Amino acid sequence: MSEPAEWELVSLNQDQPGEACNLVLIAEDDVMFRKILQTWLESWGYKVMIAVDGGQAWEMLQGEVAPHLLILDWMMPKLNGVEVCRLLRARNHSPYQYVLLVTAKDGTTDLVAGLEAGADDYLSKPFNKNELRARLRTGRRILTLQADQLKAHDKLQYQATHDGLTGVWNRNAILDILGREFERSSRSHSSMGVVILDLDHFKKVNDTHGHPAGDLVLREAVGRIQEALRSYDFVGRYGGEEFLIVIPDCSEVQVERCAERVRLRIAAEPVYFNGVEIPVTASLGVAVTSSLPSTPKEALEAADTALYSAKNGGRNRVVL
Ligand code: GH3
Ligand code: MG
Ligand code: MG
Ligand code: MG
Ligand code: MG
Repeated sequence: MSEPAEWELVSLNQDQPGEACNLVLIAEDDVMFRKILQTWLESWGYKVMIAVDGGQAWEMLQGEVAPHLLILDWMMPKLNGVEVCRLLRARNHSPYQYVLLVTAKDGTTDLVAGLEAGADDYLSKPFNKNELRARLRTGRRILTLQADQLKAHDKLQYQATHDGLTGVWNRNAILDILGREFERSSRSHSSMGVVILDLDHFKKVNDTHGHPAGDLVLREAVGRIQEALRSYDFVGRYGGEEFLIVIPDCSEVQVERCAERVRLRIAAEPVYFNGVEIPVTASLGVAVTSSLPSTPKEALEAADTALYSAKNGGRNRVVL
């Protein structure tokens, strides 16, 4: 097994293992071969975990530190490489773990059996050092690709459930949360609060200071709402300048107190836009499930009616 030529080294070094996928589990019962693999991998910049048989490998795979790439010897005591691989795939781990199966076998039947057990690639002993290095790079490439896809998926998921301007839950998401919390509270016979908050004379902010100033007021108001709530309360953008707040496990008195805290926090200071003071207040309509409403729809209607009274009563107030 010769060292790579200079031109090979250059291309190999171009994709040194990224932190994201450089942890490799080597499961190999042959002590000599295990040592060689470890030395090679560490010299290529991988972090290495060692298992001396399949049973130990499977135990290590239950641990908190999950390897990204696995080099599994086929013939091992306790569990062989194919069995480890089968168990691994059955639990459907995320992020994906890339398996390179290593064996002295080289028949086509064996190759098929290994791949069908869920191995991603296959190397027959004895193998070339550079071939192993290249195959590990292939594994990393696939893991990186998958990590990117997961990130893209998370981003889409976030965009589908959050309001772009303020970062809180969007209308659909907060309504889903309302439904879920409603079910939870009726199961546990606890009461919960539903609050609709509407900024006062918000149209005037836009008309007087411009739309960007209005946007800033919206973001600032959301920050203040969140400051006034507990970490397990939910807030979502219900409409343009209307927010829906879901307050689980709360008595009527507590919900009202909470709404009042939000109102005071919003009105506490003006928002500054380009040095210009913009006063900001909100009206809040409150419904509590221990009293009237028995469905999310009824709670929303009750909160909306209360909000209407708050507006008619002069704004900058909480009505239950
Ligand atoms: P009230 O006290 O009765 O609630 O009066 P209001 O002016 O707040 O209510 P109205 O419904 O008349 O106006 C709401 C305004 O909110 C109109 C709309 O242009 C503005 N708005 C809605 N969404 C946004 C947004 O994302 N950015 C900005 N800047 N304005 C928005
Ligand atoms: Mg073996
Ligand atoms: Mg209005
Ligand atoms: Mg308004
Ligand atoms: Mg409104």
